Amino acid sequence: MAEAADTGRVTILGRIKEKLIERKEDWAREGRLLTGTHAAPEQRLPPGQRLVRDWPVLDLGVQPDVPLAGFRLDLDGAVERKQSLSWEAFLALPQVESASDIHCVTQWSRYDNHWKGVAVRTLLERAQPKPEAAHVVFHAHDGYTTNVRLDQFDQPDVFLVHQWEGKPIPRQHGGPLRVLIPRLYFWKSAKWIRRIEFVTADRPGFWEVRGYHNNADPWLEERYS
Ligand SMILES: Nc1nc2c(c(=O)[nH]1)N[C@H]1C(S)=C(S)[C@@H](COP(=O)(O)O)O[C@H]1N2
Ligand SMILES: [Mo]
Repeated sequence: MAEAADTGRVTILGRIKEKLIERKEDWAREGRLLTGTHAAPEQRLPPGQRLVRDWPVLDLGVQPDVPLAGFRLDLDGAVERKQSLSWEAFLALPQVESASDIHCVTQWSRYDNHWKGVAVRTLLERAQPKPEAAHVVFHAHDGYTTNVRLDQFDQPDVFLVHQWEGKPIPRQHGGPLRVLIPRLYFWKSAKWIRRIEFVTADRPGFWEVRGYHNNADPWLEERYS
């Protein structure tokens, strides 16, 4: 059942799927889907994964509508120069294309996704994280959060993306803008990104406090903590 709620400029469609969240917490507790094997990064398909051709949608049950007119992306916390970018300002940054694979903790992988967006390193140059900044917390419009170490974020293959296969990323997949960290399980790639917070001490996000692994390397099968 879908329900629309107006939270300022953002419209929320749907309601939080409590049952789905509980089931995934159970899986994490039981270690479901674990094969107990490791793989070298040269091996394209990480252990326990299977290839899909479609692109499954996973969220907490709400898919916020983020109008471009009021769009803001904030970078704040332990940075020298806080940023608050409008959609126009974001698009004025150097735009780059990339291709990468998706690996979801629920065992599906999808090869050769073509993206367009801004390299995270471009944003880091502007925001200038302070020396004590060691972790990053993503805050999304649906209330979702997830965390990575700054050194996992500060990589050449990490982007904030707004196009997939030459078209705007559809709302259900996190449009207008989502994080893309291809070398970690996909739950680290926050959809509907609103704010990137730089922190000195690690702060586990939505799934990380519900039994998911903090580090999330698919080749080490870091599914659950
Ligand atoms: N804002 C937000 N980002 C999110 C999620 C979410 O619920 N909300 N789910 C995560 C999970 S668990 C996965 S697997 C991927 C799914 O992305 P997709 O729906 O585009 O496949 O988004 C991640 N990013
Ligand atoms: Mo996921």
